[in-house]
Amino acid sequence: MAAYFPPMVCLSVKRLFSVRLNERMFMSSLKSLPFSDLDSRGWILIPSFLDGGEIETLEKDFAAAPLEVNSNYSVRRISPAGLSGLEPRFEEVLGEVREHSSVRVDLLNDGVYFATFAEKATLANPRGGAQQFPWHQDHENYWLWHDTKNYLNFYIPVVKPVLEKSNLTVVPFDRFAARAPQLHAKLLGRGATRVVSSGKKWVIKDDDRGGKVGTLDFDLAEIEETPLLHPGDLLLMRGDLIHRTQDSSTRRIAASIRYINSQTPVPRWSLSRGGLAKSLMMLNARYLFEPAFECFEKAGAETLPAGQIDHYLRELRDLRLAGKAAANSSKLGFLARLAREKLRRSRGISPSTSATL
Ligand SMILES: O=C(O)CCC(=O)C(=O)O
Ligand SMILES: [Fe+2]
Repeated sequence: MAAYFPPMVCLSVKRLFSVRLNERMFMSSLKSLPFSDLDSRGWILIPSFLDGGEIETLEKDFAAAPLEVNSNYSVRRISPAGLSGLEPRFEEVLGEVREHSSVRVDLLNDGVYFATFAEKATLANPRGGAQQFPWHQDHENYWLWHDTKNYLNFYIPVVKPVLEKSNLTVVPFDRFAARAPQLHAKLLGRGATRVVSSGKKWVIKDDDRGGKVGTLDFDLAEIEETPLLHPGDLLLMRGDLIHRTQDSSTRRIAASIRYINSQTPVPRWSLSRGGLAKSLMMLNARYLFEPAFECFEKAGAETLPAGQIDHYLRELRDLRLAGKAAANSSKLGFLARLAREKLRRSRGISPSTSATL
């Protein structure tokens, strides 16, 4: 016998059925995707990951999000509600990642919105206007989390007017390894690099230690790939993949959600060592690095699991959101902190004596 539902109930039951059906269809289509590409190519495309409602929620979240106090580039942070609402969806993907690749991540760390327009003047964009990131491996996450192999960027366009434009262009591992095997091996698990042209060559700058990682005698354009993304498509990338903004000719907004491995041991020296470029970028993002140093100091530790640092940063983020902690620290205070940490490292001072420095 067919059950009778009043019209309203009937509608929501139908909706529930169709959501469940879509979920089941999505889960089974996930199974057909080549997740092992995360090992061999560094990325994978998951079409139609978010539905219209989820995209709209993120669009509204972007509009309500304040600008970060980050002077390296213009970026907004995804709200805690925006992130936790999507967490179960990310978990579906992570099940496949675990089963079919060697990448191990287990903790939703953070999420931001990248737009092709800068909303303020920054280091990358002193004049504001269009915002476009040249070839790089990410910087801040390498310094904070150290292991970029076990690190995933869930990159999802939210506003994307033209399919062929303003995507993310990537250098697949296999194509890079075929042309520059030694440099490929050097860059695996790493970050904080930029690839810049120098005459007919391309230099891979090392923004962690200063200097260069190496030189390429070919243009990355010869081996690059640009997956064409619709709003809601998911480009899943390892943290050590070289990538750039395709172009900033359209107004595109993308969510970029980051997962880390909570067990990764993070050495204190990975924050404090390095050259001028690193110090400047850390200064510009001191709202992130000052508390990371604090976390080590309070724990009196030389190494901490990534999960413990994440927990510390998360608590502070909540306090900041509630207006109960300052959004940033002073420039001078941070420079003094960095100098102390560098001195401490160069002297190999033990945690117990460092408090007096
Ligand atoms: O959205 C962009 O164009 C750049 C994004 C990016 O570099 C990243 O997600 O790490
Ligand atoms: Fe990036």
